[in-house]
Amino acid sequence: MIATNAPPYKLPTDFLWGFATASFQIEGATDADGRGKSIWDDFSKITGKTLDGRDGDVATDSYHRWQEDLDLLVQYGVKSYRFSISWSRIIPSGGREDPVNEAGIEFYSDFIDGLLARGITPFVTLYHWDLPQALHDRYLGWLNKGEIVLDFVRYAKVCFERFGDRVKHWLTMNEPWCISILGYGRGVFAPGRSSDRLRSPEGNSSTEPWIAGHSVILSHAYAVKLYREEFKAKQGGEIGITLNGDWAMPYDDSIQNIEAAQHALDVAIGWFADPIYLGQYPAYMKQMLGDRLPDFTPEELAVVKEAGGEDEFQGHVEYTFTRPDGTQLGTQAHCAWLQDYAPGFRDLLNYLYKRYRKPIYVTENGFAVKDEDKKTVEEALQDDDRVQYYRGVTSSLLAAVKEDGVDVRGYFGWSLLDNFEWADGYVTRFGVTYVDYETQKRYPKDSGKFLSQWFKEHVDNDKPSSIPATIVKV
Ligand code: GBH
Repeated sequence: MIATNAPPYKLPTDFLWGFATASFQIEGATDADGRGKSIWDDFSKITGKTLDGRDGDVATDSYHRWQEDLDLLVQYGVKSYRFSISWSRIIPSGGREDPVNEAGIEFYSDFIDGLLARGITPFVTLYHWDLPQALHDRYLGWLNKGEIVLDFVRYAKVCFERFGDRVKHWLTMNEPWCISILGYGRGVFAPGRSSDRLRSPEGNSSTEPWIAGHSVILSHAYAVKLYREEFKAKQGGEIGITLNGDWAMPYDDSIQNIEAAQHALDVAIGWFADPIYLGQYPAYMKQMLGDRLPDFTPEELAVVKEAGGEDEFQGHVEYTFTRPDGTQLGTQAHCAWLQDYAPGFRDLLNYLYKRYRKPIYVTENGFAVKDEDKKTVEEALQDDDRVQYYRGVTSSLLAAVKEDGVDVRGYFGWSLLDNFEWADGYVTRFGVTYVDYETQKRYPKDSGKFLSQWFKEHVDNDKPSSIPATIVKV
C-alpha cells in the first residue's frame, strides 16, 4: 500500500491538476485527414537522430485512440488535461495565406468536447515544437522574424476563433529554450541546425539560437496582444507561456558561486521570463552575447512588456538537479539531465514567484525510469522511482503553496502516457501509464495511481478518482 501522508491542509478546490502530452509525441497518424508535415516528420527519420531509429509516424496512435485516452483521464480523476494542437493539422502549409484544414479543426473540436463532457478542463499549448515543414522550407521558420510572427499569430487566431469558446487556458509556446538551443544550437532537435558539421550541413550555433528565441518571444507577445484585444472580453480565458530551466544552486556562499548560479538561471529562464515579465533581457545575457543578442524595436518592446501584464501567468516545467562538484543530489533518472531532488522544486517555485510575482502553473513534471530493463509489463507498472519522485515534488508543491505562500494554480504530471521522447525515440519512458507499443494497450502504473490518490486527498476535489484508493502490490 502506498501511503500519501496527508497533512492537515489542502489545495484550493479550483486547483487544476492532471497530466500533459504533446501532439507529435502521441498522435501518430501523420498522413491523416490532410495534415501537413511538421519539421519532426522527416527529422526523426534521419539515421542517428533518434536513439532507437524510430520516428513519430505511429507514436501512441492517440489520433485514433483519443476516446481511450479520455477514459484514462477519467480513471485517474483529473481535473484538467494539457495537450497541444498540431499547427500543420490546422493549417497544413502553415502560412497566413494558406488554407485552414477543416478536418484538423474537427479533430480537436471533438476532443475538446469530449473533455468537457467528462468535466475535464482543457489546457492547450499552441506550439510544442512541431513547426509546419513548409515554413521551414519557405523561410527557415523561427530564424525569420518578419514572417514567422505573422504566421504564428494567424495560426493562434484560428485556434482562438474555433476553440476559444470552450478553451479558457492557453499556452502559446512550449519551452523556447529547447526550441532555440536544441533546434538551432546543438542541433539535436528539429530542424537540427548547428555549427557542428558532423551533425548538420547548415547552421551557426553562435548566432541562430538567439535569433530563434527572439522570434519566439515576439510571436508569444503578439499572440497575447491579439487574444487580449479580440477574444479575452468575450471568451474570458487566460494566456501564458511554458518555460523550462534547470534549478541551479551556489556551491557555497562565495560571491562567484552565487553569481554563477544566478547566471545559470538567467540564461535558461530569464532569457524569456525577464523580457516578458520584467521588460528586458537579463543584463548577463547582454554581457555574454553582445551584438549576437537581437534588440527589440521600441514598438516590439512595448508589445512584449504588455504581454506580461496583470492577468498573465507562467507555465513552468521543472526537473531539479544540482551537480556542485561532480557529485549529485538526488536519484539519477534514465536520462543524463534529470535527477530527483525535491527540495529544489520548492526553492524554484519560491524563486519564480519572488522574481516575477505571477501566478504559476506547473505545466509538466516528470521522471524517466529504466522501464526497458523490466522483464514484464507487471514489473514496469511498479515504477517505485517515479512514485518516490512524485511523492517528493507533491510535498514540495504543497509546502510552497501553504507554507511559503507561492501562488501555484495547477500541476500537470509529464506524461499521461509513455510516448515518443524526441531524440530518445521510444527508449525513454516518462508515462504514468505504460504503453505496449506492439498492441498500443495502456496500463496505469503505480505512479499514475499515486498522483490520482494524492490529489484526491489534497485538493478539495469534487471528482474522486475511480481507481481504488490503495495500491496493493502483487
Ligand atoms: C519536456 O522538456 C518537454 O516539454 C517534453 O516534450 C518532453 O517529453 C519532456 O520534457 C521529457 O523530456 O539536450 O541532453 O541537454 C523538459 C525540459 C530541458 C529536458 C532540456 C531536456 C535538455 C537535454 N528539457 N533538456 S540535453
